[in-house]
Amino acid sequence: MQIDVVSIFPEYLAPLELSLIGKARQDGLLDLKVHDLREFTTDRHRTVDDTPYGGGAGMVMKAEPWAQALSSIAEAGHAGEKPVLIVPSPAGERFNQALAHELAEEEQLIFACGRYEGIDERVIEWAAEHFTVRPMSLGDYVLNGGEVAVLAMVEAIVRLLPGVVGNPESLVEESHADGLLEYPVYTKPSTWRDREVPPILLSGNHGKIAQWRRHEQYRRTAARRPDLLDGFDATKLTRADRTEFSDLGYDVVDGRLHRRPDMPVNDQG
Ligand code: JA8
Repeated sequence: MQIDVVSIFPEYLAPLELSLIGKARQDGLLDLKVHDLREFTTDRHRTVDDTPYGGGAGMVMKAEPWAQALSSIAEAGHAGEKPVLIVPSPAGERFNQALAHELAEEEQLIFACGRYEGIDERVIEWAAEHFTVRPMSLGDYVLNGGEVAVLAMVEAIVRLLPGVVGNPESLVEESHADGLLEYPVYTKPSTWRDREVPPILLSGNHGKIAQWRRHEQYRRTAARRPDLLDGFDATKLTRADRTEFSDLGYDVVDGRLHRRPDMPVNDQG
């Protein structure tokens, strides 16, 4: 996979040289380049921003340096399908694990890190002729620029590339792989500051352990992220699974979970 990141603060992307991502680069699984937007300016002051038309606070990123940078990167890239251009923005589509899997299938990803009040909208319109443009948000909060969002998205995507994460089982077992939050984990000692590890985990009964972990996932998800249960496939639940969901205030109707009204809120997740 080829990843290009464009930023006026390329040093912010230094963590991409480290650990997991740096290893993927050394192993030849990833070709990652960070580009300084100012290298694509032509004026003496290397200007990347200007005042907004229509007035208002702050500055807007000028169109031409972005067009020059993106054209240069597209020409250097492979001539296959259109590269995907990811534009971090609080106004973007919410990035999630399913999108990370989808983007991990692409040949080339380009990340455009905006700063100030954002990038001149005409860049986004023009880019749609040459790239598959995906404005993306990590969540409902505002950062000073796209760089930190890119660090998170690149890590989420690169660790899914074949050969990057050592044990592929840890990919299927992890949080969100089945649309639920992860179960709690414990390690030695079995008693720590008067707190015991749940005894079922010491029982050696692997069927009971798997069920206990699944039920902990249900409890946590119902307490912390009930929104995730809206899309949960309840067609393959065991009797014990249904009973657990019933205790949490959910009934199964047509293979979907439905929260019973008048049920006290589960805050024990
Ligand atoms: C921002 Br400016 C700017 C550019 C991208 C992003 S992504 C996010 N949450 N905030 C701000």
